Amino acid sequence: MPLSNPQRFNLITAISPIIITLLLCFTQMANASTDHATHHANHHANQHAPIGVMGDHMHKRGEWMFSYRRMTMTMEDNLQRDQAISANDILQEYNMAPLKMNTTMDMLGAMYAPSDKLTLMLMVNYLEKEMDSTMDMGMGMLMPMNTKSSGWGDTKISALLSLHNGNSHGLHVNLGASIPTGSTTKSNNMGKRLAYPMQLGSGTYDLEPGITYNGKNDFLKWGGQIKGVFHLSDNDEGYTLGDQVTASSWASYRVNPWLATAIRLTYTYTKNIDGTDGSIDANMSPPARRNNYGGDRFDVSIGITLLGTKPEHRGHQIGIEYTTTIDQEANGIQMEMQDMLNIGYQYAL
Ligand SMILES: [Cu+2]
Repeated sequence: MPLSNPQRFNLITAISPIIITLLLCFTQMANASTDHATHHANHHANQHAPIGVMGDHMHKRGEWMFSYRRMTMTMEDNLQRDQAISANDILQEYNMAPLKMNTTMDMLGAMYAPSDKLTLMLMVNYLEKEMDSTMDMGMGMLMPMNTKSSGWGDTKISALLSLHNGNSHGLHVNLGASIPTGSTTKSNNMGKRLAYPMQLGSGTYDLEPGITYNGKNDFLKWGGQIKGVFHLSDNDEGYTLGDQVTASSWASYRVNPWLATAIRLTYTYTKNIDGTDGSIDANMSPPARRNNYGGDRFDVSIGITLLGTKPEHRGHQIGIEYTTTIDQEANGIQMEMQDMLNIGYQYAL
């Protein structure tokens, strides 16, 4: 997909920490003491990437990992491209203007490594979405509206294949797929089909390929991931959600054996919806119109990881990551991303 100049700039900024750390690393590799330091670091419990990153790490042969994650996302107010647009202006063209949207996603994951070179992953998730809007009743009368949808989302399966697994650097490819177990036909209590972002799944089989790099030394871990979501067909409602590419990079610092802090930059590019769902009333509100979807976004996250260090706590870790959007350019009119909170618990055995 062709990228404009600001998009290219954001993409490069998002992966710049990896480039810098890689350069630092190559200079450091000339130093023989690194090997000793890395060996020492390996005695610590294995610390993962920030909890919001999926498919960041592989497992050793025979290892299992189970995880539970909860993501909450808040959107508020509206943007037209990158400018704020008021609810009043939206109501000139639509019956309703969204004010706030909350999404909660509970994710259960399992990982298993049949060999050192291959890790398999399965993830199911349950979604709860809620949108507050204001509706134009005519003659200057506004009425608050609240719509909700909840249920299982799409199921993700993937295989992580190791390309390189050294003491300081690791590289793997993510071969992911998404199975359309999430609903695309959620309606409100009057039986009207809800707008695209209130639906729970894509309705299509999707390919989710990616490549992930991890590096580490005694106290620092860093990494980067580029991942795509490619929808393979139209869904039963007659549309295809926009394909997506995400580039992220992170660095984390091991404060002590049980605590690590991290920072992450993420750039996300999403295309428009292709086709329309004829059951969604396109005059209802901006999210009900197919061209008000996608765009690009630049996020920054800070996180902590707590690691079990006692023998009986080994393999347990808890991750918390807070993400805020620092730049967003929406296609058409969309709600403005505010922030996300990811909390997760992982247990490897
Ligand atoms: Cu794992």
